[in-house]
Amino acid sequence: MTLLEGLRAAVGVEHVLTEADLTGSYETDWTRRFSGRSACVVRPADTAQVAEIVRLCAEHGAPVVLQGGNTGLVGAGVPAGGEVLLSLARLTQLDPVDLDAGQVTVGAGVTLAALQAHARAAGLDFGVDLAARDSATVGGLAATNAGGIRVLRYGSMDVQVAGLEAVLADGSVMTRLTGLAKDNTGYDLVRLLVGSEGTLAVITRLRLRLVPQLRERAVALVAVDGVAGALSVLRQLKPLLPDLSAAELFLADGLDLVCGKLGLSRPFPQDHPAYLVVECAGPVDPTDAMVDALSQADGLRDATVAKDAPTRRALWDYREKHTEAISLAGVPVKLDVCLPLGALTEFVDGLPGAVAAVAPEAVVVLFGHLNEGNLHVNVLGAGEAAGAVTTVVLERVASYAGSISSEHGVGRSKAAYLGLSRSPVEVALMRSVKQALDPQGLLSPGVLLL
Ligand code: 2HG
Ligand code: ZN
Repeated sequence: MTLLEGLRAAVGVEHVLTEADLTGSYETDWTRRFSGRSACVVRPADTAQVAEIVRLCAEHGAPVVLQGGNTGLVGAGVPAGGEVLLSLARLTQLDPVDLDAGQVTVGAGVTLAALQAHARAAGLDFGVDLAARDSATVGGLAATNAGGIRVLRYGSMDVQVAGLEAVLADGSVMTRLTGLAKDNTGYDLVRLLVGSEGTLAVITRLRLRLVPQLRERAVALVAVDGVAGALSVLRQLKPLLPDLSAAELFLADGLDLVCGKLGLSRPFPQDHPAYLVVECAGPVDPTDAMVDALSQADGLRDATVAKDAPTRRALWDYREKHTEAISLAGVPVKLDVCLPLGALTEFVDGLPGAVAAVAPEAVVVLFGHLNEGNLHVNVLGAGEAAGAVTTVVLERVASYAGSISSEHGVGRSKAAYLGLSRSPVEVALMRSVKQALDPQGLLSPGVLLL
């Protein structure tokens, strides 16, 4: 039996796609920067089908690339050329919420929005949230250890994952879904797979921790004089606002782009160098506390506090629409980096000059998750200098002891730069882990480890 025949037998003919008009949307990533033809797209419905697909690929020595909602930004979810593209999007099982444990077991293909709705219907919520919530799947979020806009309060995906089920490279299945609160029985194999970017195993189900649903929210947009000003305001607000759940940064040119491309009205009568979206959430309305805290803080050039849900959405849009507005302007070089907070201002101040030295025409748009020092460096118009821009930015990050990937992963786009954030000893150890779990090197070749 050929591989294609085996795959058809495993999942049904209609779930093995080979025609370019059917496979096309799976083969190009969201940014349009990464693209490659697959041998075929396979769409299993459950763990048993995934196991059979992976077993067949191992038998035929066929490389596999894994994809959830195809919202990844580092090229990890699309083929380089010729791989079997394994889409986990049909693994959409939602088990009932376990109210005693405050946990739920879900399929890897469940979207973040569907998980949030499911948890909220049971009076709970999910701790991770991000702009791609309608398409991003929880399997992909776990595979990349995604962060998003509420890391300040709840941490990244690694904190939410209490257990998982995964198909290993030979087709065997590891099921660890009990979600026990305390379990010291050796190596943490669940945590090993979180953030492994599809290079070690195929995550098929997840046991996720849920958080209390906080129905009362307050959102403010604050104008400040720059990154140092934003950090100072955040430092002052934190002790005053125990309900703080987000602190998101963007700059004047990002606001111009969002308003220009998407027709949003400007938030303040005057322009300012930098802006901070802050959100509090709690069981009682945090609006008064937010207003009080803002009135006590120094360094505000202007501020507005939303009075109702549509206005809260509108203030969030200035920040959350950055990715869309940038994509409307062109295909950017996307660099998701993390800096020690003490180095953030100097890093940002020097960045335009450093980029201009290798790409004089390029435009840098910066925004991100301020509390974590996580900046999204988007460079438009780099053209032929895209590689040089990547090198100059990531070397600059490394020179400040930052990380070249904060929450999007290393993927294909930064695999050649891993040594900037990981020592030779660590990279060698990562290679041994990869060799142990995927000796044929069939899972996501070219992703993370070259
Ligand atoms: C966000 O924080 C996402 O909005 C996307 O991580 C970042 O588009 C980007 O660079
Ligand atoms: Zn982000």
